[in-house]
Amino acid sequence: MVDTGEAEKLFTRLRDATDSKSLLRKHLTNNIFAQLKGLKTKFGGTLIDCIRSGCENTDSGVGVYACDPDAYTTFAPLLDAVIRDYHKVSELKHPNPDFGDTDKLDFGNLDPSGEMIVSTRVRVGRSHDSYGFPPVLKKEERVEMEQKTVEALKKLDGELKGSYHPLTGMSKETQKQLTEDHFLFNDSDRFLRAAGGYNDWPTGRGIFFNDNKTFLVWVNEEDHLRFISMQMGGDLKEVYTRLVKAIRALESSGLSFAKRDGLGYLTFCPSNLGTTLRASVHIKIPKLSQTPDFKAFCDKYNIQARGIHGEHTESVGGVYDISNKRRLGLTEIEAIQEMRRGVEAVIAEEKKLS
Ligand code: ADP
Ligand code: CIR
Repeated sequence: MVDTGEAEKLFTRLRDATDSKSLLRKHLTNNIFAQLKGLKTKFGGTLIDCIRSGCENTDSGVGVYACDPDAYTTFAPLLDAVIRDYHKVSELKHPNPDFGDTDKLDFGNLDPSGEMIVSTRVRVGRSHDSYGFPPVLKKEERVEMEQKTVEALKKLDGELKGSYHPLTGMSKETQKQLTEDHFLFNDSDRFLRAAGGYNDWPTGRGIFFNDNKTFLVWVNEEDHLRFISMQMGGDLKEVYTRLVKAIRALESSGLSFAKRDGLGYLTFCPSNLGTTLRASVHIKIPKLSQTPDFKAFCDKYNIQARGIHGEHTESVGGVYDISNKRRLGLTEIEAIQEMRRGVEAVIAEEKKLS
């Protein structure tokens, strides 16, 4: 039985937050709430598991998470509306993966002078199929997934070869340093916490990286897996090419990832569905970022500005994280090109204002 009393309480809290701009508040109407509040997914997940974060944090941008892959079916009346709105698509359609021909990319370093771009990072998320997402996962399942992942990671070679470092047993100083250097995640995101993202922390979590920390894998952070390629400077071509190589290697290493027609690769947060790709630069834009039109400028190019310690953090010294916003309804190479065009426009505008 679903505790609809708790669902009602959360829903009231959301409705009372008249200043909330979240997609959850916009799309969880009285009718949809009534239709969904008593339902359970095949994994035992409920509407409460999906909306708790957005109801407790009414300043959320999205406000909803999928408790498990089945949530995208069971709670489709809510999730579909949120997905359409976030990714700006009228239909839930997603092309087959297409990474483009990495030998023939028409871009290289986005900032050859090295004056503006501090670093470049491209990541994708992947979910092991047959497991739920954080709210419904059991401790043993997290550990099992970690073991499977580490087995696959051991097979990587060449530039991608590296070692796995579980969070359990890692010193606080090492964790702090890796986090400050932008390599590691922590448990400080209140949105993810409320969604159950830190249940049984730190069990089953860890990070894999190669010697020079240009290829990394996050295990059981927000998603089961995040593959990350990053380096200092603005060489998007090198960063992207390395990531594509890693995705191909891991796909042929025995792991199989959750995917759905129309939604692409499945992720915990609906904002990441589809390509799951976020390509970002840390870029110095002290002038543009201070203009009143900065947000509108980003919206025009479908890019998003974040602070430099991740989502919901602040900029430091005029440096922002600029990335593609859309991930669904376009291919991987199209998402990269969208980011590239946005970053080029940001650079041109900053130069104009200087
Ligand atoms: P994601 O959605 O990719 O998980 P977050 O906004 O949570 O992104 O950021 C995760 C981490 O990646 C943070 O430590 C952030 O500082 C780091 N990061 C993101 N983009 C870059 C970049 N271009 N260069 C260096 N670090 C980055
Ligand atoms: C929010 O709604 O603001 C948070 N739940 C984060 C949404 C998107 N970010 C993410 O998945 N990391």
